[in-house]
Amino acid sequence: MAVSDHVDLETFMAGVEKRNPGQTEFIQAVREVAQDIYEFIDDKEQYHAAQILRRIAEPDRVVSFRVCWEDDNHNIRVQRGWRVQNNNAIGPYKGGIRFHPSVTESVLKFLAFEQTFKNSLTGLPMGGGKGGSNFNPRGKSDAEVQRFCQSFMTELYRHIGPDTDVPAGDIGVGGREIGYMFGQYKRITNRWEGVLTGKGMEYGGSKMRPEATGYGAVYFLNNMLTHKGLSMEGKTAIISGSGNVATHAAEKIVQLGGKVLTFSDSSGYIHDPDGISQEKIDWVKHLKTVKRGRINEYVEEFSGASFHAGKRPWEVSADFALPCATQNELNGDDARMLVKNGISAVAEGANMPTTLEGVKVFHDAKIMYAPGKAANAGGVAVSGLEMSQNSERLAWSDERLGQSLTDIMLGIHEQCVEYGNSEGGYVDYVKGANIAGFKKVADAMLAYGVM
Ligand code: NDP
Ligand code: 2IT
Repeated sequence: MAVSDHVDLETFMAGVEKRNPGQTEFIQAVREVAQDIYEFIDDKEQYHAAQILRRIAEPDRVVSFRVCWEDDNHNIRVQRGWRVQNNNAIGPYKGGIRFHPSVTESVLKFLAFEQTFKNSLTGLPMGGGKGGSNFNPRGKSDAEVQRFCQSFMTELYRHIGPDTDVPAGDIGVGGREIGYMFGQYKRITNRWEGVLTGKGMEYGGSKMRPEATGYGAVYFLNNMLTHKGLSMEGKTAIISGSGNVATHAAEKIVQLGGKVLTFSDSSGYIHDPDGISQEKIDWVKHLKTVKRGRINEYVEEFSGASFHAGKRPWEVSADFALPCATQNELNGDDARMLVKNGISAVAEGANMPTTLEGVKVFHDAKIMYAPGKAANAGGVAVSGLEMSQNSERLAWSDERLGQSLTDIMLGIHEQCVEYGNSEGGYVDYVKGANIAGFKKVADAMLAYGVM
């Protein structure tokens, strides 16, 4: 065997930092995974010798392109688009597209890296990718969004395909945007194929896909509770965000007998001490996806609720916290406040919403804490099932998809317990998810040899 480059964690991370200058989100995501993987592979020379972690932390490719479009006032606008294809060892690249002004190459590289482990955990054959643009859909007309999406796909189409790379939605990309992009792909290629997931029900979309991420996150939370002999009934939850993931997480908590107290967006959060009922959730869904309004409008509609401008909901006391908006929205101070207020479990609907310091606070306090790559995997899992349905030219029933989602989330929980169980019965879900997600991808890479 060749002499392996058996460097320690800090030397490895110094290399990551040197090769990715200024890419703070990407470096953060790699560190969070690397600290667990280093422990796991300590006595497994084959992974060191083949440089597996070093290779997973280097995207297969990053495609960057210009996206030009014309706004309603006939100004020519120039945006940047990317597709990060991180790893396709176990299946075609798979992961969402994000349209938000905060999108950078670093953000998409962190998301594609995380997606690689998440997709592995689902048990389905999907590699990891992510794409997006710094385009801001807020305040744009439908016609402007359509022109942007068509221009974006006019470049992206050459890099994707149903057996190559299958994008989906994420922040700022929902049913409307997927429709415009799928239509443009079909028009350019003259092929109707399952190249995107999250499609409309009329044209090859899957039942349960809109609900899957939020529902799955709550199933995962419920699995953690059941593992400890606890239940959701009568408990309170604070949720950040008010988009796809947040509203469907709220819906499932209400169905399981819990009470949801908050929603937020980038302008602040609303607190409804009476609880956000299904009727109120439906109102928020309409506000966000049809009216495209702001969450502060909630307090004009429902008396008893208050709006807290510029703040996040973590100051409200509750049993559970579900960050469902964006990365790094829950820091060390927020985590300490949650612990002080007696939080018992945290399940991440968003990707990497908790900072490394926040994660440490939860672990030190032995809080049940489910990282995004485990808790929010239900969305991409049902995307994987949408790919299966498109391949066999069939549409499965709600019941079948609902059961599959439940089973997949249970399977992810079991893998986390297997690899994350530590002394005293405390489950380190971060470690469990990292190791279980890594092992399958790593073993596939070993099978292929050096490439
Ligand atoms: P949506 O676009 O539907 O909703 C995003 C929500 O988060 C909005 O309420 C938005 O508020 C808020 N938000 C976005 N950026 C920020 C920010 N910088 N600061 C504060 N609030 C912000 O997106 P999704 O619900 O789909 O995605 C939410 C999270 O879940 C993301 O982290 C995404 O990666 C993750 N995720 C999504 C999956 C999916 O299937 N959709 C699957 C797995 C994970 P505003 O309107 O003010 O921008
Ligand atoms: O972060 C994610 O897992 C998603 N945005 C969903 C990806 C997908 O391909 O459904």
